[in-house]
Amino acid sequence: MNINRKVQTLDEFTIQQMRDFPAATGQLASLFRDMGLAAKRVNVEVNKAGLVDILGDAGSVNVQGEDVKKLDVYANNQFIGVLRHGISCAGVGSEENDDIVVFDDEISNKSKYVLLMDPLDGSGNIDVNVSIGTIFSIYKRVSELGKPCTIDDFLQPGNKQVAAGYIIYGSSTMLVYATSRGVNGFTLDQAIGEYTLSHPDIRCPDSGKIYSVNHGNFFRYMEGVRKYINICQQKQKSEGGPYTQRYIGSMVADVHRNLIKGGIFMYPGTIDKPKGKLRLLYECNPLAFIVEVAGGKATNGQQRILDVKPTELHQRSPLFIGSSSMMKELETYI
Ligand code: P6P
Repeated sequence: MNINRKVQTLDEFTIQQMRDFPAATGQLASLFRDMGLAAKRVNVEVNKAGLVDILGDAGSVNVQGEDVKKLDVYANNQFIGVLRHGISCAGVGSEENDDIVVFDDEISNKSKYVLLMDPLDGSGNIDVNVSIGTIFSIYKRVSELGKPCTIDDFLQPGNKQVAAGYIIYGSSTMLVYATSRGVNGFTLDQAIGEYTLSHPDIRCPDSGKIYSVNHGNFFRYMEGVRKYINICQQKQKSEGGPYTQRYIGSMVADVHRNLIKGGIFMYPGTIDKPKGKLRLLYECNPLAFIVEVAGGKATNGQQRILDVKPTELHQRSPLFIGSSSMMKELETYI
């Protein structure tokens, strides 16, 4: 009987990576396993969101002043619950928590890593069945091992990330993560409940024909951004066009599509909100890390996103991210 051993599961893949690094302690592999497990539980609820009373508001408002959907709360609790009982994470910074969550116990205090996350990004789309996602970012602690983690572990620039990833709950459920060695995508095989390597060594095409931006804010963008958007709208075949505009209001889905097909995603600042809407630590940095490892670029309009020194857990940042040559053309306008 021919057993298909070609398709690697997430665990097999991360263990294989460990074999290549004998000094590895297995904590990072265990962290990916923890995220994958919690995401399977979130996926079950996302898939039946239309059937049970898990839609609608949880009746509370999060630190961002946004109505918290029940699924947001459920997802946040699932990820924090699994990480707290793991062996790899000393604490979590989450969009759903005002302050860092410190897992102050003997094992967690010895853990090497901390994790930042948006447990369910795009939650406004939950009720209309549009793809949503989890975004996470992993740092090595700078605080003393054996003691509780501190805010300094979380306020590191994005260029210090050890790994970053997202889970997209869409037509299929995929976990994509990057380390400095590459970006790999794993599709959840519901039949065996395992993530299987479906997109090895993802590379962001150097160029593309997709630009993603909310045109509703057009007249509130800075002049350079408006000029670039006009350029996108006028691209001729001879210039690699015509471009198409794709924006579904769920960043993980928009960035994932552009990562695979080539393209540029923009969430610029506006006259009334110059820092834009997106969060630096658990939205911009992880996606910037992934796209850069895949060969793309990401800036805040002034500098490389990964070089920004954070000052607050929930600080916002404008974001321009995508194919290298498209980003270079954008930079000539902003
Ligand atoms: P707007 C979802 O709430 C989110 O944070 C991102 O996933 C998405 O790209 C963006 O906001 C959409 O925001 O202002 O265009 O509706």
